[in-house]
Amino acid sequence: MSKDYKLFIDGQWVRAGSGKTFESINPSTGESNGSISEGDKEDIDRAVKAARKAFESGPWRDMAPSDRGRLLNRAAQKMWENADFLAEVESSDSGLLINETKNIAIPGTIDVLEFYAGLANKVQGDTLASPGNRLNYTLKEPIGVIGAIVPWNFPLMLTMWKLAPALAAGNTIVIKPAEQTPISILELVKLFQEVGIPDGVINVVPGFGQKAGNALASHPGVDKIAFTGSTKTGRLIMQSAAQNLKPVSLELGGKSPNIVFEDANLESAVNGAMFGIYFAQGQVCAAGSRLFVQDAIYDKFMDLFLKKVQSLRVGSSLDSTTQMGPQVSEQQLKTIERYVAAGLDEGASLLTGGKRKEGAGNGYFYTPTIFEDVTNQMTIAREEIFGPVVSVIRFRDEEDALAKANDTIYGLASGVWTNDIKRGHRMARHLKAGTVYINTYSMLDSAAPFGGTKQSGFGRELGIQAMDMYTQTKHVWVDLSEQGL
Ligand code: TXE
Repeated sequence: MSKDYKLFIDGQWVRAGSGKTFESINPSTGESNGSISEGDKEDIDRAVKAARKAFESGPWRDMAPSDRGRLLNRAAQKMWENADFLAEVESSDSGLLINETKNIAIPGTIDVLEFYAGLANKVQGDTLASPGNRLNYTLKEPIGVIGAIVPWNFPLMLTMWKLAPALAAGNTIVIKPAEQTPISILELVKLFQEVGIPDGVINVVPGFGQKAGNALASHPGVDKIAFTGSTKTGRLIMQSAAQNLKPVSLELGGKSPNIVFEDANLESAVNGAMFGIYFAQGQVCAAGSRLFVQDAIYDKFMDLFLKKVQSLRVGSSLDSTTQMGPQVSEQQLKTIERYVAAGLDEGASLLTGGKRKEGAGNGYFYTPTIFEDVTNQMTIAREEIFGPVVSVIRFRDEEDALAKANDTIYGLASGVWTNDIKRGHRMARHLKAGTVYINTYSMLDSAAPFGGTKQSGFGRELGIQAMDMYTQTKHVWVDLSEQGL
């Protein structure tokens, strides 16, 4: 049933100043999930002012850290109680499979919140080595107002990666959800509101990137911007933030190599290759979209891979028997079509897929696609497609695999399939990526830092490390001598 959603500013549900609304579409059906108030510059300004007031007046920042952690844990508890509902909302809005939201995305998101709730009272500075008549120490303080701009592929999870550490450290936040998927985030803040997070600490302003997103990134009242999205938009955000010299963290695109050596366990490597590219329909920043297969096992591997890929059931995200859901939007489908055409033009061989799924109503369904005879120079091996399209590239030996894998502007993730422990670790040293998976792929852990190198961005989300992105260090120098200066 379609609902109306407003903006959430200063603890109130309010209409956008312009009175405009937009529809959030269910990608499995092409129908509206809800009508959303469309925030723009003026609404972002209201939200930033509310977040500033909440930060400076201190009900959150000055709360005992243990109490802050306790409130966040209560919000996590609320999320567990509403986990099935959140999974359904997330699946209808984003097209993620219901099995995946229920078993992976929602539990994983709550785990992140619990992880940072536990860190709220473990923020600590240092006492520095100093002469006896001097005391030097550091305070780790919250930064202030955080602007979070999030994408549509894992709306709740990628919001939580920012929201949880920001709040645990005592900051306040303004969240700009992606225009395709605002609903789960609006439902999430209702739960935070119910447990008594003070007004103005969390604000959510749905809207479009060039208006609301740009207004947030360039607002002088925002102290830090945290962004997940495309490399192109990341560049614009950095330029906007530069106007006010605000720090940014950017988690951007990728063209991650997934490398299968001849000594790998074949069955697991095939499963890993499938999960690497077809999980979430390939709409994963860390997707293993370049699949490198060693010459010696190429035919055997490809036979099994093709068989399994052709048996994938594509369908509605809310059907629990579906194995691959819809792309998020018609626009994403068109992007995929453009890349598939480029692959064919440039001489890659289409092994399977390469078209929309027929008879799928108004949903945005594409068939799982494999290109082989791909060279690393082709567009489909260089640019992020963000769809269920894998480019298979052959390699000779370890040196060849490394050279090809690292020959990309991106550096987010990478996978290595081998039973040779030394080779696995050697590859991990030399692959230029923020994460290396050995004999697995696309796994996440709240304690494990995640982020990119090269044009995949910078900064690390998750892990204890992320707390550094939401705190700043103050140095205090105390002269203890009787005579003073
Ligand atoms: O992303 P955008 P889009 C990649 C993927 C995909 C492509 C395009 O390759 O095909 O990006 O997707 C907001 N100032 N990824 O266009 O534009 C926007 O409203 C401020 C990879 O949807 O990056 C949304 O909230 N904000 C990725 C967010 O940025 C702006 C996940 C992401 O949108 C803005 C998503 C602007 N000028 C897409 N323009 C990943 N790393 O996981 C847009 N936005």
